[in-house]
Amino acid sequence: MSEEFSLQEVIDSFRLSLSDSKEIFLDQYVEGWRGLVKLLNSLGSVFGFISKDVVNKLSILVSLRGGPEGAHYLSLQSMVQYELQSGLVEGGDNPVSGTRGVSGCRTLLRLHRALRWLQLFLGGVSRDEGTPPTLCSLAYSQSLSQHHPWVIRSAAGLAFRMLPPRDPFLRMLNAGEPPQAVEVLGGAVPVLGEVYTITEELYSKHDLLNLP
Ligand code: 1PZ
Repeated sequence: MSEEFSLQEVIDSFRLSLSDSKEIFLDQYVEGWRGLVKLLNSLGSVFGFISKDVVNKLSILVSLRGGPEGAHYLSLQSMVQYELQSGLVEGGDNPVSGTRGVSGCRTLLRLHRALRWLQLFLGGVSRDEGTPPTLCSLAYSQSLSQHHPWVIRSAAGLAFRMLPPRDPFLRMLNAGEPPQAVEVLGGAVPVLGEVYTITEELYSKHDLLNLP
């Protein structure tokens, strides 16, 4: 994978994360997020606090996956099953992270909520419903913001205003000229939506949507 953000790479990772039986593989899910971190980083240092949080969450998931119980972290489904069975979901003494309160399930839940934001935001951009800063804050108020305290909401609000206008933003996606990038975006949104919906149903079924 190159250092430069590529929308297509992100779509491919999320698409590859989906198995035929609609399991979601963690490695590819993390890979998709790693791609998104590149976009965040290319947006400038005001987005650094967001990117830092994502990187931190990815490294928790990667260490669980690479740890002694890593086989249980093959997919989101197997992770949920394992952490539920072992009483780790609420963040018991995790053998890998060594910290209380840091389960794979709660960590991934934060990324999952952010995926909803991303789906709304990119959908709005692809349909040209407004400028990136406007669409970003609209999507945020419709999703993630309800899970964030005031101090984060205001920092996020400041960062959103630094987003570039539509065409420069589309060029940053590295998916060709704006009209072509819009087409690629249009293809990305349903993939993100499918990953989001499967995760949402999995978490909802096991009553995990409010993990602290
Ligand atoms: C294109 C511009 C990017 C805008 C991103 C919109 C989301 C703003 C979220 C700002 C929050 C970041 C600071 C860290 C917050 C954490 O407290 C929370 C909860 O985690 P906990 O404290 O419970 O461990 N973290 C999150 O909610 C995860 C936020 C991830 C944001 C991902 C943005 C993805 C960007 C994709 C690329 C454009």
